[in-house]
Amino acid sequence: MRIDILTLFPEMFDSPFAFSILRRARTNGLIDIVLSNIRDYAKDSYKKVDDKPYGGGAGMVMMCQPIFDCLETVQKQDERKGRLIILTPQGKKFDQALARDLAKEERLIFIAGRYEGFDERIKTAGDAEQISIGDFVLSGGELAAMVIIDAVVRLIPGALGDDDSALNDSFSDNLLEYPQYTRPENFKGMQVPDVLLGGNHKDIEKWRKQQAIEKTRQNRPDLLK
Ligand code: 9D3
Repeated sequence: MRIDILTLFPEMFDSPFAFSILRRARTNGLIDIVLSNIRDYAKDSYKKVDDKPYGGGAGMVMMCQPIFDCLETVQKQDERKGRLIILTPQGKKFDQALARDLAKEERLIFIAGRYEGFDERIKTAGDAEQISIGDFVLSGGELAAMVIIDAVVRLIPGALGDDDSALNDSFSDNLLEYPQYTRPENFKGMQVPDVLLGGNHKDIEKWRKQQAIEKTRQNRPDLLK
């Protein structure tokens, strides 16, 4: 999968992609991440990429020209069309189902914005999809892009190593995960539940299911509906 990221802060992406699953996916050639700095496409000597909103109001808006030129350049670099994703607070809310859908693509192009948002024509040109990662305010789209890319890449066949498990991932059965323990049996007076030490697999399975339902009822009752 080729992943293009159009951003004013390409350096922000260095560390999330330098570890663990994402790092291995890159060195394996499973994914090819291409970062483009939108400011490189600014035309004036100030490298201007934002401007005042028509009609007035606070803040600045990302201009069309640098983003359209940047997009045109990266689209020409590869014949795969891919899906164009603009990170915006107004977008469709990201979830595991959308992650699974995006993981099937051979190319994803992300546009991360700063300031108060994008000129509307950036959102409506082409067939861009807008995605949000949740109902809270970030300082820009970069962290949202990183969250989405992390969730998507680990679903690409071959991305997970032997020590990483996909089967047991939360949300595959719409319940939160059951509690897990490892050695020692007693840590500072906190005991591992007896059922897990007994080795009765039927009982363990029953306990885990009941615990998963209880954790979900406590923290995420919305998932049980
Ligand atoms: C006052 C109106 N604000 C919209 C809610 C302005 C605004 C705030 C923050 C405009 C852009 C941003 C920066 N956020 C993102 O670019 C963003 C985001 C987010 O803030 N929350 C969740 N998902 C995302 S995806 C991109």
